[in-house]
Amino acid sequence: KNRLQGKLVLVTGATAGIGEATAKLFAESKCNLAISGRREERLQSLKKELEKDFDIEVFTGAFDIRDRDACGEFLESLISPVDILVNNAGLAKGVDAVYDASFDDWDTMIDTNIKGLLTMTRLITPSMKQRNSGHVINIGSIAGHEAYPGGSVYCATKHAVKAITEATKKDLHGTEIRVSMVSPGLVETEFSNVRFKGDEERAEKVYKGYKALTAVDIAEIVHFIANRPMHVNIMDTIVFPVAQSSASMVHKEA
Ligand code: NDP
Ligand code: 8X3
Repeated sequence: KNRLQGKLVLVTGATAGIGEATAKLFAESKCNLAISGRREERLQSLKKELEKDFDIEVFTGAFDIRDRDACGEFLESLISPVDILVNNAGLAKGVDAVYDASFDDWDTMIDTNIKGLLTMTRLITPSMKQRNSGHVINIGSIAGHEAYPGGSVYCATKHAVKAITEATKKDLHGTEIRVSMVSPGLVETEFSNVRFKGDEERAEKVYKGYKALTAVDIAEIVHFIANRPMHVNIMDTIVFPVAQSSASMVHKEA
C-alpha cells in the first residue's frame, strides 16, 4: 500500500549514496522531492531523471548544510511544507586516534552531522507542529550505538544523532508527528572515499571480502519506516550486512 503519494519529502545529502537511493525510492512512490547537497550538477541530473521518469516535482538546493542561512533560504523557496524530512547528509573524516586527529576534521563532522541535522530539524518541525503532521527520519549509524578506535568524534556525532532523535520524539510527545532513526553498519557508498580523503584503494578495502550493504538496502528501510500507518512510529533500526556483527567485527574472506 502506498501511503506516500503526493507528500513532499526533503532528503539532505541526495547527491550520492544513501540519500540519492532514498530520493529515488520516494520518487517511485510519487512523492515530490526537495533534495540538497553541495554538488549542483548531481542535483540537477537527479532532478531531470526523476521528473521525467515519475512525473513529480523536484526542488533542488545546492548548499552546504553547515550554512544555516542557506538552509533557511532553501526552505523558504519551497512552495509547500515538508511532510517528511530525511536528515541524511553526513560524513566521517579520518580514523585517527583522539591524540592524533585533526581539529578541522572534528569541526567538519560536528558541524555537518550534528549541527546541520539540528538546523534542518529546528527549521522544519515548527510547521509540522502547526499542522500536527510530519515525519523526521534521521540517519544514525552503528557508530551511534558503539564507539570504536579512531572513531571518537564520528561516533560521538552519531551518538548525538541518537540522543537528538530520542529527545525530538519526546519534545513532540502527544502530537501526530513521527520521529525515527536508521542505524546502518557498513554500506558501500562514497562514505569511505570521503573518510580517507580520496584514497580509493584504502576505501575499496573496507568493502572487500564480504557483501556490504548497498545504499538501496538502507533506502528501502527508510521508505518502509515512512510508509507505515500513521500510528506506527519505528524509533530505530540497526542494520548490518550478514557478515558484520558489531562496528568492528566483520567476517571477511581472505
Ligand atoms: P556518501 O558520501 O555517499 O553521501 C554523503 C552525502 O552527504 C552526499 O550527498 C554529500 O553531498 C552530503 N554531504 C556531506 N557533507 C555535506 C555538507 N557539508 N553539506 C551538504 N551535504 C553534505 O555517504 P553515505 O550515503 O554513506 O552517507 C549518508 C549518511 O549515512 C551519513 O550521515 C553517514 O554518516 C551515514 N552512514 C553511512 C554508513 C556507511 O557505511 N556508508 C553507515 C552508517 C551511517 P555533497 O558532497 O554533494 O555535499
Ligand atoms: C558508518 C559505519 O562503522 O564505518 O557510520 O562507522 S562505520
